[in-house]
Amino acid sequence: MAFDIDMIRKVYDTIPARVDKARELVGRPLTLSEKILYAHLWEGMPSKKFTRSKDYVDFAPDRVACQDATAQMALLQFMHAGKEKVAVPTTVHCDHLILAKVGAEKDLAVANTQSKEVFDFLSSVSNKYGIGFWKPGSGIIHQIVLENYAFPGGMMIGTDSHTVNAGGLGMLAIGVGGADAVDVMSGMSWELKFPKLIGVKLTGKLNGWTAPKDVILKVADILTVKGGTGAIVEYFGEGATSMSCTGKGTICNMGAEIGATTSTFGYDDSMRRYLTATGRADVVEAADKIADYLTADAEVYANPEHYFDQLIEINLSELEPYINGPFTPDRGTPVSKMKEEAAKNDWPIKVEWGLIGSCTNSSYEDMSRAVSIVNQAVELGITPKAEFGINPGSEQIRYTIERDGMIAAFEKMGTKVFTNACGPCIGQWDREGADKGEKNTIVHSFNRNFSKRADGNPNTHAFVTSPEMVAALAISGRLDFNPITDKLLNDNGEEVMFKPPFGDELPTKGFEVEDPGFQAPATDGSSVNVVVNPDSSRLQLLEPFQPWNGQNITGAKLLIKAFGKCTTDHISMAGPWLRFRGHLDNISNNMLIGAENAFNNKTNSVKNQLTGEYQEVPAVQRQYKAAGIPSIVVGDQNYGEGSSREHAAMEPRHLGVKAVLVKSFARIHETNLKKQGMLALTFANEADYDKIQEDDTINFLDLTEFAPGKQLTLEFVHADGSKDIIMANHTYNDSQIEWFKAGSALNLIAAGK
Ligand code: MIC
Ligand code: SF4
Repeated sequence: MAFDIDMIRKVYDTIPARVDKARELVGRPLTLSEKILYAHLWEGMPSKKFTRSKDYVDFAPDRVACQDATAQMALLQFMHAGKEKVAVPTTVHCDHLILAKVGAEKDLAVANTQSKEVFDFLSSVSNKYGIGFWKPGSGIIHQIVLENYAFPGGMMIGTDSHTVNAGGLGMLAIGVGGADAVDVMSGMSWELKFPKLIGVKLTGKLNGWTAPKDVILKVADILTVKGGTGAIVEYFGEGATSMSCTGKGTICNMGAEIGATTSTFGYDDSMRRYLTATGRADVVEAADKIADYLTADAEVYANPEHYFDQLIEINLSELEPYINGPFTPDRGTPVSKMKEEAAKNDWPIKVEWGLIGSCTNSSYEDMSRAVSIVNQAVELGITPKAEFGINPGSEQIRYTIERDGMIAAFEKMGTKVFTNACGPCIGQWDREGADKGEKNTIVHSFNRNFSKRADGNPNTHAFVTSPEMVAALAISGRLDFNPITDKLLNDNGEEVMFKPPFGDELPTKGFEVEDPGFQAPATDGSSVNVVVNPDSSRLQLLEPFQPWNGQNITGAKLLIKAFGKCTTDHISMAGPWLRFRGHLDNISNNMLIGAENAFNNKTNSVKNQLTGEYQEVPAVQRQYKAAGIPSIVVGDQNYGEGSSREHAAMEPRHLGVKAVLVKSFARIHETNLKKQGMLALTFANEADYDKIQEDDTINFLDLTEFAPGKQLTLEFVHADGSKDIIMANHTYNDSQIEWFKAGSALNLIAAGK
């Protein structure tokens, strides 16, 4: 039986009437995305039509998921909300805080000792407030959600940008910051600007070496890391229905990399098969009763150009495998062009590591297709030229692939089998020699490849590709190896060639697992005590942020003008810093240390305007704070791209930064800043970015008139006394302005407003 099946049935009971009403209000056939949105309005039955990209709408998500690295802050905030229990089904997953070093067994034991305090905290808070807890080693949040909780037509939010993975099962699943999750866990509505819709029509059929991963690598190449901002991507067409459910998950997962709010697919047979294989025939039975409501109206897919804001068509029969990177997931190179591109750009050809896993690609199908390449290498007598590591997505996958001989096949090739967890994907990788900083290439099946992400080495060129391509490239040891056309030399010096990969979509003998690693919460948690040691370096209870004093901010210093890509990895680095995710003051020591200072092109070196010296960003900001001087941060395009981590907003808030003024924001980060009571502003005129100088002092001239739709005026006073007036746009609505005034959204919840 599926978890929370009663909740799912209740949702299904309400969908038909709400969707019918929405269709009547909108006055035309509906896309799947619109159906799910209108079926999840906070008000229940729809009463008006919303305008895409304009109206802020209150929604009622069906469930919430949090992972350990973000759950700490989310739950610390939830503890302030004064509730006895979470209002909607919620789960916490321990997956980010496990370092990959020697292999699963030892690594997990080390994590359980080193992060005991944090895991104990998460487990006891979960127990107290009715939250399902998935222990370290149980698997990666998004894989577990897909295996256990996702359901067609549902809506969920999660404190991780790859929550979108659940779109593979026809959900609208959206990544948010912890403060948004706290709203929903507290029984409040969740707000989102009604998204625009991008349709992706998949014609033809995947074949040979191409995999679902290539679809999204291609889409990322087309749309870039910004192209999906404010949009839901809806996939359809014969190419969509002919692919596996977990493959759909892969595609939706990496929708985060194009900034999309989420991605989804209509309910189909692949979902029925997957739900049944994962023990949820009851969900299939319930979904089948309203199947028409769980996909778009037929007219939409027949004439998509009338219903989507943008339409992309990809013919899967012609699609080639892609290898995206380095340093950004939207730089796509089809395998046939890699020789040329790699040579032109001087990318290291030798592949040092191949890594398979992450929430993106760790399904049974992924593993079996990769293993089919590994098995061929053994048969052909090829010793792999690169090192190999895998992270199974869940204990259920690991157990099943072990039973089916796949782990043994990987191990025959010297593969390290790491814990069922994020591992190298989030920089939890103790890679030997990474500290030498050598230029090198790795290939992986993950979703992100920002500089330093996997191993902390800025010179590691990480390329994203499908698991079967990772296997082929790692075995050949060359980035420019094209398995479709190229031969390899085996250990006897003979020329050999790989056949295309093949694998089972689902285990023919069914999934199996002994201990999935789940801990159900106490029915009555009121007597459960949550302890946080005041001397802890890992956890710190939160102090509410101060409300706005009602005055214009004046005399603010420019802390940093960040140049170019500034993702949440640059603002609040992961890897070794993950251990401070529950301690705001300690983690604030990583604030913006990865951002490039536009004035000297260095990272973590900004001018301290009090002394004229160049110092580390957090150190300078702490001095401003101590002196009672406000500051602002200036940034470039798509600032805060990447993850949902709200530390990237809470750290500047905690250290006294008042505003972040950029050319454009990534959605989740912008909301996170608003929630924490910061000013998230964009240049009305992007070229004004160039007017900002290193010694600037900033005065807000009309913050006292802060109102929706009204620009703010900022005066930048330069060192020579000259001034520039810069106009800033913002997207705050009335209630978001209240968050700013109260000091944070949480302050309002805690005050019962
Ligand atoms: C990531 O992939 O960067 C993370 C770690 O999963 C993040 C969440 C986080 O910062 O903890 C994400 O994608 O949201
Ligand atoms: Fe974990 Fe990587 Fe997935 Fe983020 S992207 S949840 S770090 S596996």
